[in-house]
Amino acid sequence: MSSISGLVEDEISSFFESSPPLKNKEEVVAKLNQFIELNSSRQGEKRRIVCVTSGGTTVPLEQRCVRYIDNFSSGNRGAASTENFVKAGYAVIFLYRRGTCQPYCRSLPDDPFLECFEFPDAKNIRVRESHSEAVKMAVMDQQAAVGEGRLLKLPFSTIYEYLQMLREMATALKDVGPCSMFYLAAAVSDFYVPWNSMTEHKIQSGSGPLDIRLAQVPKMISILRSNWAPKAFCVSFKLETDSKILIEKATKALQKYKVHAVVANELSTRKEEVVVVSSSGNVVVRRDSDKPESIVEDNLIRLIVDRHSTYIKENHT
Ligand code: PAZ
Repeated sequence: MSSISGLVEDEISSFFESSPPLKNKEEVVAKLNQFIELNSSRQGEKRRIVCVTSGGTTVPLEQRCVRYIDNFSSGNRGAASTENFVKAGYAVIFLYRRGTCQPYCRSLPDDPFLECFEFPDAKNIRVRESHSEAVKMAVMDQQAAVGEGRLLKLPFSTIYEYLQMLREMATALKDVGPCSMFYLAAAVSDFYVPWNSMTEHKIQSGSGPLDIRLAQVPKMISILRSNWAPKAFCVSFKLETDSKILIEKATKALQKYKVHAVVANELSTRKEEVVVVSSSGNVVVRRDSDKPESIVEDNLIRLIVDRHSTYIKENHT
């Protein structure tokens, strides 16, 4: 378990104290507790629970937000990983950025949703023949996962919402101990405009060029590891565009935050390969290039699940 300095703890506290409160906090906490309760009390079996974070956080520039800073993340990694975790028997809390890629939707056609349907007559609506298989599979898989109580989806948009929800989630999962996992694939903003120094109304363009000072977002992984959910298995991600510094940065993150693995990926090749950096060495994970349907998450989640199993065996009391 890692310990954090008083300074970092102060920065984290002041981030939360100055954040606009989560609007639907009670509802989020109730859903989380119900989901965890359901999956922790299966007869004879304690289901593993993973929190998958997905997509990018926004940084509002005005309190009544008109403009915000965003990032590239599509949510594809988180959605594909979620499907694989469900397949591996996990219950998944999918903390995702509104509007980004959803589990079971990857195989749907790119056409706008409404173009998947047709009207044979005024009373009926049906899925177009060309899309029927993909739509059927997506609906069945999604409804099975939700119906069996194995998928809970919680949306966020801003950095404020994301970090407050992550804290709620980690606190709620604390008692699940080693059977819980954090798989932190979201692209979280490193910089933000503190709420109390943010203008309330829309920034006016009449006063010329805009200077904005961005503060650094405190790194929450340290407090997640030390206080919020110290017994959970924790996998973080490191993205770089310069492959020369990627592994070095991932190794530093592994040591600094004392997570169990860091998945290192480079922007342009992230769908082809990742490197899992951990204390037992670095493993390159690729998609099976001879199988067109194969995605890197198939092999990645197999490896992560394996590591989690070992962790549970070593830490179960
Ligand atoms: O969301 P996506 O599939 O487009 O990309 C996935 C990813 C690159 C955001 C993820 O694999 C990742 O590295 N997340 C952490 C990014 C970081 O803050 O370093």
